[in-house]
Amino acid sequence: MSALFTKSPGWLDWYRSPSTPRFALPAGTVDAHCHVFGPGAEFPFAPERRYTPGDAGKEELFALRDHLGVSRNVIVQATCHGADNSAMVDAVQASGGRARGVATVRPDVTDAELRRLDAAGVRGVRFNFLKRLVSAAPQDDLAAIAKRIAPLGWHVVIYFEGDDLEDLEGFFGSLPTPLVIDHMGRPDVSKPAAGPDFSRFLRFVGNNDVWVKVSCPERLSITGPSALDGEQKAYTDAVPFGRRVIEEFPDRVLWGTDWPHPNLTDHMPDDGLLVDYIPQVAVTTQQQHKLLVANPMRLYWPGEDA
Ligand code: 0GY
Repeated sequence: MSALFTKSPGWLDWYRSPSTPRFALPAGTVDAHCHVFGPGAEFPFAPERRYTPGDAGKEELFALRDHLGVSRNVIVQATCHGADNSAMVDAVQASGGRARGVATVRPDVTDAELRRLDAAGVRGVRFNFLKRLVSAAPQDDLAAIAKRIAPLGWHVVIYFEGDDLEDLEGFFGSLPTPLVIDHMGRPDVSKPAAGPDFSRFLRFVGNNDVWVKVSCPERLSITGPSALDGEQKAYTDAVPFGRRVIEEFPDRVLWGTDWPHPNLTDHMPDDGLLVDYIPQVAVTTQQQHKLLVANPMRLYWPGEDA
């Protein structure tokens, strides 16, 4: 914890001693959604941030990577760092080629800065539509950014709530890059996965150049974790949603831990349990390999062997 910053009230610290997963991740697994926070003394949090996290730096991320049996990370810029990508870029550069980054940029970003980020290992920008995380998401600005990054071969990562898809899908469909959707578009898991809302989401996925992160069961779940036993039953209410996306779009799904799990105040997941959750949604070896290795390698390390 940095002396400069005080964590937001109720902020839960991540699991310092995650369990050792029982599910052995395939060689070359990519954690395609994680963050670094600070440390604040070295990489100050942004003045416009909506929360102040505890420090969670690159050394801790790399230690978790090795503990879980992950090979590579995609480090996604979190809103607490605003458009100052220094902490994320520092972590990507320190990874020795084992991490890529997703940045936040403002419309006035220079071409030289985009080139610098690209050389550092950034492959996308993130547009965040959650009102509790950002004060505004002006579509003209975002469209201008997407146009600027398209020639670099980057994509746009979008984070929105399930209920907002209807209003946003026209805008999303107009963007000139591939899209990567965080946390399955945050469905309401108290509704059926086969129901109209999630079907609408999957139609959107099917009709566009879209990848989906099958991530954050802990954020979506209402039933919460139960210790995994022989029947494997953690976060069961999120399972049908993950399964449906993977079954329908096996070549366009990604997985990530979301470490260090910002803004969780009731329940902090055991990252080992999050790994053990994977075979509940990706039920065959082939699905698991696509989700964890082949798909993220194609998007973030094209042409490289896992
Ligand atoms: C996530 C989820 C959250 C936060 C952020 O950038 C962020 O601050 O993404 C959230 O609060 O739901 O993906 O880490």
